[in-house]
Amino acid sequence: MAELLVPVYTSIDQVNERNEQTQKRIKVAEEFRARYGRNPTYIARAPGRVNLIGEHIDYALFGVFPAAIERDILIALAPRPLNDQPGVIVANADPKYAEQRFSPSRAIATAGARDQDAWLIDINTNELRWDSYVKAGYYGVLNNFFREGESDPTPVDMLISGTIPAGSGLSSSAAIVVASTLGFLAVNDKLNGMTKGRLVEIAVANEKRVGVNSGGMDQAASVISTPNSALYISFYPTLSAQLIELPTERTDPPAVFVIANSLVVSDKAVSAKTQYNLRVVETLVGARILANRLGVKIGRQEKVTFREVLGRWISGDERESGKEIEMEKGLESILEEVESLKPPPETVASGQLGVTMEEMINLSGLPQSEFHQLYLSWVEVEATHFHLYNRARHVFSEALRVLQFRNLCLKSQPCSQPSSAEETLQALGNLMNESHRSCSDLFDCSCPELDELTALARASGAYGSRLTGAGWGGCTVSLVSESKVEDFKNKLRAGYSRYRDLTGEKLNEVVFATKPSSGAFVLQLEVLGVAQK
Ligand code: NG1
Repeated sequence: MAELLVPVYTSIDQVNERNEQTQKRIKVAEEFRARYGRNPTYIARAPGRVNLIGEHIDYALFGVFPAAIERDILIALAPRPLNDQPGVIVANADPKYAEQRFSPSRAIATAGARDQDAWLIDINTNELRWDSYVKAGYYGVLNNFFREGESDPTPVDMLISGTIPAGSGLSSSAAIVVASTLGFLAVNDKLNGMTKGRLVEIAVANEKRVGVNSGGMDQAASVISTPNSALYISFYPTLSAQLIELPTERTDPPAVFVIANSLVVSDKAVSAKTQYNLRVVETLVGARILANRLGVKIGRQEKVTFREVLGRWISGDERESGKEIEMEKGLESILEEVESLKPPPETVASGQLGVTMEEMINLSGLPQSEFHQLYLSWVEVEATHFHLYNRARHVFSEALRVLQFRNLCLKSQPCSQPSSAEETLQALGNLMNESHRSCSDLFDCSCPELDELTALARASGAYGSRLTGAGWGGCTVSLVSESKVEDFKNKLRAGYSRYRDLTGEKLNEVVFATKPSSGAFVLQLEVLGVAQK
């Protein structure tokens, strides 16, 4: 899937989507025309995603199981003449966000500096700003495609419109970065031969500009998805994606995934040093210490991941490529070995399962300066204790649940008996419940509202329910029989205090069923001479 070209459509009819989505596309072109007095030449579209299972394990290089959702980001854009004022004007269709203007500048080359960026854009990483993600998308396009000596990029007018709630774990940030990257590529005529895999790589690197050291799940799901299937995305040894049909569509009655927003906004970029980035560091250091304990060879300067430690441990080979057949058994066995990361009994007795920075450095076997260089020089983190043992237990057990979830989907046959279909849904739901418990108890990425909402979902008839995305707020995803969705929504509304005053459209905004949608694409309007009507 990653080798396929990013789709470029020249007519809305080629877009295999629902009417509602098509309508929205027309609206954004009209709004662009009203604002800028001419037609857009392209619309770049990137969907959000819901992660069905596999949380916080993409940056440990274990496979995850997301699906694109129908909600998306659309960016309509058109070039201005090269002799016009340089840079980008980007407006937001939501009137609460003011228009932004920015102009990247060519960097002054420093003698002897390696891997220096050719372009600079000022991105504010201290607050959550939608335009930072637009800029992040532009960054990679400039630095990959407009190197020294090449012509300057075209000035651009843009209008962005989105239906993915921000800070909700549905990857609105990745969708903006992907749509922005695609839009800038298109308008500068750089889309030729662009594969989905390459676009994912660029978008992942771009998102790091906003200060989050993310794994690649969101960008891969936003780019590679196709309707009706979830994706099993693996990152090791390289990014690859397998489309997996969900048995939920084949059961009688069918089941759907229902997203419910806790309405707790989690600002991943701003809280990165005590949450997301801290987890990235804890899992990386945990992997080094586990490797030491298991006698697995790693390079002194190597930031090895849990996935690599597992692979080398199973195969006894320093450069193994990890055969999947052995993965499940390997994960079960390594979960026993993880006990060796448990802090000494006296600290455990005092309720402290974490280690201090000093203890962590000692355990790593590296001198302090090398430790800092390897694990802390590229990221800011803040904690009194680092919970390596619990993080490792979450990562390996979650990786195992993803494989079990995938196996259940692959094994369920279109002609399954109703009783076995029901068993499959129950088994999928149980894995989702265990995943939530692990996120909450071991990875500490839940919050009271998410715990409450998932418990309420289970009590309201869901087969299973869990937080989705980074957590600490944002959305839950629940597996619910399609015939029970309305009743389920009503029960959530009655039971979750933040929903009590919501009815009609307002309630549909925060609790909604979703089916896997298509991935990112570009609609090229200039071919037809006019924007689509
Ligand atoms: P959200 O915050 O839901 O977009 C983040 C990361 C993912 C993954 C999940 C946790 C980014 C862009 N995304 O997702 O890569 O690590 O958390 O599973 O940072």
